[in-house]
Amino acid sequence: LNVSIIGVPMDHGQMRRGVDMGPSAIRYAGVVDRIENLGHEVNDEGDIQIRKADGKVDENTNLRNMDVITEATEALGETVSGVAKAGNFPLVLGGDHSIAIGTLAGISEHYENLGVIWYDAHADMNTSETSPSGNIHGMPLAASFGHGHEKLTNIRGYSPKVKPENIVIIGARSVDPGERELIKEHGIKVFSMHEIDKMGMDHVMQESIRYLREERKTDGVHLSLDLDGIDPMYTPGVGTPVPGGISYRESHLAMEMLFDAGLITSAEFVEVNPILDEKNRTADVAVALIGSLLGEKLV
Ligand code: DIR
Ligand code: MN
Ligand code: MN
Ligand code: MN
Repeated sequence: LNVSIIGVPMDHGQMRRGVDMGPSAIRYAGVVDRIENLGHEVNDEGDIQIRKADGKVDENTNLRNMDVITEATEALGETVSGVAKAGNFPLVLGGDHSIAIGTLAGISEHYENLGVIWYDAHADMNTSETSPSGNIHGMPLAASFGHGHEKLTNIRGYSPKVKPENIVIIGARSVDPGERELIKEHGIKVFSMHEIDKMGMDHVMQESIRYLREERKTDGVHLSLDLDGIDPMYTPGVGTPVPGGISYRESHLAMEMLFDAGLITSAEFVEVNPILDEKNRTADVAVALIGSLLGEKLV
């Protein structure tokens, strides 16, 4: 594989500063060496430029830092699209989850029928109407299937980026009322913590892979992994920790199964906040999971 790393030092999609240092923390944790040691070629493309923002919620749109985020996601989309066009594997490092709007905008134009795995404690399916916070990091998945403010849904001039039936959410345990409605309305596939507890991660991943490959016949699958999907006992350095999450080993099993299936064509690891972390543990977990996703084996 030729892996292209793109850092996105974005913290304007939510209110806790420090997640803009996520790309540095993940690089410091050794992501480049970890991937090169697996025999892949790595190009670090550096970081997308992020402007300062005033932290205000626009009273007409209920979107916090809207202009800065739309500008950054346009720029990210362009970079990601170039990487995908060159046939390289885009690996995006966040930054808060609002950046997924740009990642998907850049990737989806290269696929006819893209699938998305959203590994997260949250559904990230609020819209400007339903969001309790105005925080855009709670909206990227909705925006990507065409729900929400046009400024967010129309990055790179097209919408939707993904069909709702091509989405699989894994690890959800904090879902807002408006998000629940959208999930029901569109029949989105969700493996919440309930299903993971009940059926086990092995079954959940087998079923996710079967669904996206055989049933939905996707021609590429993007993995969007929010580190808060994992239990905060393993990844304390996130802005919105939710107890009762996916374990360290379950997460590795999930990544290993995705590698074995050869399903994933692009990935992003988001919400690492070294200011809230303990000795960069969360970035260490991100790097370890990236290793498993790209072929690292225990023996
Ligand atoms: C909440 C929190 N659902 C919101 N979302 C988070 O603000 O929309 N997403 N933390 O990662
Ligand atoms: Mn998220
Ligand atoms: Mn989350
Ligand atoms: Mn709809």
